[in-house]
Amino acid sequence: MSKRAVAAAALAGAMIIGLTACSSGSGSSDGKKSDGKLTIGFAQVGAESGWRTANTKSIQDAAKKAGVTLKFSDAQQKQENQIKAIRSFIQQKVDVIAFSPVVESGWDTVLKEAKAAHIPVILTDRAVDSKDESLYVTFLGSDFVEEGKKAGDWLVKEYASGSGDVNIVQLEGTTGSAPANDRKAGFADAIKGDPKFKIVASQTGDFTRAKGKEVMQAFLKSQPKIDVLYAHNDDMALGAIQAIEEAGKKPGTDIKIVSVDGVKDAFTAMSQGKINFDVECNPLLGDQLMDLAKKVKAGESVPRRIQTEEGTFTPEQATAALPNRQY
Ligand code: GYE
Repeated sequence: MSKRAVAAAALAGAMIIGLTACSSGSGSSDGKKSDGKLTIGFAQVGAESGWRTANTKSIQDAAKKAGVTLKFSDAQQKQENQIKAIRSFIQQKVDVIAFSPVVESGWDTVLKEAKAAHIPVILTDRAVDSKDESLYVTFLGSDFVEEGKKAGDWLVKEYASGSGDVNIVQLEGTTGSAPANDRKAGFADAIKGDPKFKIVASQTGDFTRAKGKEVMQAFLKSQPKIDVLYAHNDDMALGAIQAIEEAGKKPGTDIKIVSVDGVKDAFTAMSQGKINFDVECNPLLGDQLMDLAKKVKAGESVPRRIQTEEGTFTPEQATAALPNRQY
């Protein structure tokens, strides 16, 4: 190591120690708590889906188990609410800020404020598209492009022998969110090799059942022939199933359905033959998040990217997994 590199490393070390000292939470004159407990401010997306409910519960349970003080805020799927929550966490001088960004862009200003206050930021579940990598310490979550690809790969196999057009409608997640962008891209990439796959309509259902149903009703009216529904999450697929049934069609048979998440309600629908394939996305990130926050506070280095491990489910596998499914 050159002298300069040693000096730089020493400086970086001092900065980490400085950051730790700043966020130790032991002082009381600055308005911080004095019980020495780690305080995390968590800005959640909302309560839009079964996945999200499981994710929130996992984070709250894990905080309790780890003896962490959790300040929890629900943004009701609005970026402005998340920005407000982050600002309030900065004001309250929490030790670590964690959040799941509702959309990918528009975070630099508030994240710079956190950085200026020496509060480390951990991204969970969804990523930001900022070019400034110093604005967060790590990102814990799934590979959404890969999830979309798995959904598309299944479709390609399912229709391997046919030659006629396969008309697909797509229910997209929240516009501008990482899972909507990436699941769309991964799926498109997987099916692009065969022109028989045609996405005839694609619209956001905002990751909710109500919107999924509403948009599927519109698709059923406007599209003369729908072979497949690709939903970016299970809740939209479950809403769409209602629309399909109300239109007198059989979900899973007349219209094949491929979805993402792997929540219990979707597994029940799969056991009834209404969803044909589900790509898993793991919401149980709580324990890993607490562990990371403790390490970050202690000044230990953590990986920049931690990816969750996930599988896929056929109806048979979903039926077998149903009795033990946690969420
Ligand atoms: O798939 C969906 C939820 O960000 C991975 O958000 C998450 C997604 C999940 O509303 O159900």
